[in-house]
Amino acid sequence: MRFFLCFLPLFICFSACQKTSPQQQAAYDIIPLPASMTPQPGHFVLEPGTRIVLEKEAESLREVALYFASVIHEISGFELKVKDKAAKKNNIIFQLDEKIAGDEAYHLSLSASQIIIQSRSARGAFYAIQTLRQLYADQQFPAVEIEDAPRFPYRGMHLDVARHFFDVAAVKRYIDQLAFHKLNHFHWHLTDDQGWRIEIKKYPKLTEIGAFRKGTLIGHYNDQPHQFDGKRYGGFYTQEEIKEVVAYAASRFVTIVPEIEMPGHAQAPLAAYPELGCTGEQLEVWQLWGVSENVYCPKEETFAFLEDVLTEVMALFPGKYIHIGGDESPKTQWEQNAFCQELIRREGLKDEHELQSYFIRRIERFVNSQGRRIIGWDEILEGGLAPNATVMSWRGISGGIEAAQSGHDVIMTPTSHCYLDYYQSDHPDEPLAIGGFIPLEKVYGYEPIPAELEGAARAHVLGAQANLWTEYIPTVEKLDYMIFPRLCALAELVWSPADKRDFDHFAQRLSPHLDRLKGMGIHCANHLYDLNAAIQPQAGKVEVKLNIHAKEGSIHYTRDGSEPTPQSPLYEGPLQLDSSAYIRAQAFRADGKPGRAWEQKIVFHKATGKHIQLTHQPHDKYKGGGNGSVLNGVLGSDERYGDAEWLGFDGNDFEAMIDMGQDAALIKAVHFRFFKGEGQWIYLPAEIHILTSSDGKEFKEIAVQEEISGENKVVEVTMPLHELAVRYLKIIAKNHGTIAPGRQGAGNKAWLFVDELRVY
Ligand code: TNX
Repeated sequence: MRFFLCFLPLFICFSACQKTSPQQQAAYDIIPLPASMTPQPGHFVLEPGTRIVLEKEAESLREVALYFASVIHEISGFELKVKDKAAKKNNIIFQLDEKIAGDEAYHLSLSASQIIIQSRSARGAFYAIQTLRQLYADQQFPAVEIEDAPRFPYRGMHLDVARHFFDVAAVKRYIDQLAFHKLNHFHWHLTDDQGWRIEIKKYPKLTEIGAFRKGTLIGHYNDQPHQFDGKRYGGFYTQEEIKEVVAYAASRFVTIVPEIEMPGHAQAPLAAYPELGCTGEQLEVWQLWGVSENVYCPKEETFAFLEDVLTEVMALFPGKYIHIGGDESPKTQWEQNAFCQELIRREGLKDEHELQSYFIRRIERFVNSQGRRIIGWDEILEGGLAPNATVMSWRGISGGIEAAQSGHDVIMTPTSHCYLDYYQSDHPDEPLAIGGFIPLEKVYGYEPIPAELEGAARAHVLGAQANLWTEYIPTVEKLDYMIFPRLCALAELVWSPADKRDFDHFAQRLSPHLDRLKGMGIHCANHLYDLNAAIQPQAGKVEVKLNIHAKEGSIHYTRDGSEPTPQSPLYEGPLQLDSSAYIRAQAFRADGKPGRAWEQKIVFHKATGKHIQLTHQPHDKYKGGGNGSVLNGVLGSDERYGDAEWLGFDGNDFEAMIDMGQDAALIKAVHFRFFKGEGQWIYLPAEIHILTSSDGKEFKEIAVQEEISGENKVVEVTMPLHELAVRYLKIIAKNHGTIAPGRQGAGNKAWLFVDELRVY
């Protein structure tokens, strides 16, 4: 009963909000969209005498029926009784139906006289109740027939409580929201370099020492030099609290996947037990974000420690999966450690990657011997995958493809679509985030089953998950802002049928859904009325296209930098610019409320609007508004690389050919901008070459620059030229290459980010 009380304030709010704004058209706006839904005429009106009916055969649904009664109480104030016989009318009947395919499926038959909820288990009935919560408004439910079942069995959300700690109340609130959106797995990231958050009775120093750090980085990792706030920070869950959360999640049909990181991301436990490391050095819990070089040493003592820890963890968490991390584990200390080198020799391993694989296999053998399965991040593929492991594909989808093709289960959670710690808007007013750019429509457009997979391999994709890493998320308010509404998009892509997915329809349902969430006290982001701009070269001009996601509202703009009003020119189609301009625009809703203001200066130079051709395409994640973004007269953000301007190349060079046009232009200099964000593996180019040609075939090199350096996030380079007439210009900025050991992203390919190439 206790958890229902926790829910109470949310429901009071929810009901109040619903009463003040009954939205008729919003009646069927359910997220995630049910598999099949047929609206019917009429309404079922809730009355004080409405009965919840549980016939004898449906006794196993009692708990969920009582939960439903508590939901009704909170949203309507009515105290409905659960009875075993129907009244003459106005019944809400729970029935078990063995014929329904799947534990999570349900049928809802809702007419003016009764509501029938059919499922083959309590789980299905629970999801029917979540649908009813969304249908309810103003004391009534609109009549409808629904047949619903999820598309994927694994529908997950992750939360990192190591970088910032979230207490039991915040975690329960998070689980509530997962359940409300029909997600069924909560991946609880409990340990990392910056904090150990779970009480382990046998090793008290893990929390006495490992759960607290002396300070936290101020601002962003890319702001140099690093500064720290000097404030002790931390916290942990006692085992009693963990049990409470596990039981709470179970009552919401959410399975918790606990994560204990190894062999890397281990500086916090090593601060508590330095003897488990390779150096023996007395460390502190890390105050910086990123990947620490300090990792567990694969000695017997370490395995004994980890087995003890996992034994306590498995006693607390009843789910099938234990996540053992496995990501981003630098190999430098293993390379320099005599014991590790001897172990590699003794075990006949090829290198440190095989040593990591040896580490994970040993842990897997132990976890399997206890009747559980491991999940690991996709690095566990390197050096050979443990036999029964499930892989979480995060650095893209190739790890997932490889694992599924070799018969392993996978959960897709690529940084391209599922990282909710990344920016969701490129507006300069967005609160600080780690980087990246994953707007709502990007999440919504994610397809968890890679096209490369065929036949049986497709069934190994259990589903998808979104991750919330919390380096830059210290509060519940910011947590809400980062996950909502992107969590709603995730919920739909893992629950609803793929062929029903339609972003415009989703956006339309989202508006009333956001009101529901606000009514529950959730601090959602709302970018539905933000302007999305596409600014691209078009035959020597620059074309500016504007749009908003909301289905209503009109866009007004000015070209001279003055503030737009509903009286300013109405945007009716793309604007064509042939000289510099300062565009300001805003959406105005039917009720006169403005959306977020947008403005952009577009400054022409000699190559603005010209045709550009790239030898290597930018990575799908970072292709700006198109390749023309580097010649559109707009500078990429000084703070963030994930906007519509910067182009990002994953390991590749930037190689461009620009056609300056018939009347060869006289040029004196080329001006470059590069982004530097080593924390996100973004490095400056190794060198730049400029070549020219009169026919686009034969090129002559006219300038080279080596040694590109700079302290800021955006590094500008000017290459002066002897004034010359140029028809074709070729520009090559060489990628930094593989990242050296000891630097962030070591061993991976560096990213190269390029924006406006200004030609004067
Ligand atoms: C990578 S995803 C990490 C985390 C960071 C995250 C930030 C993964 C397995 N490792 O340690 O918090 O990027 O986006």
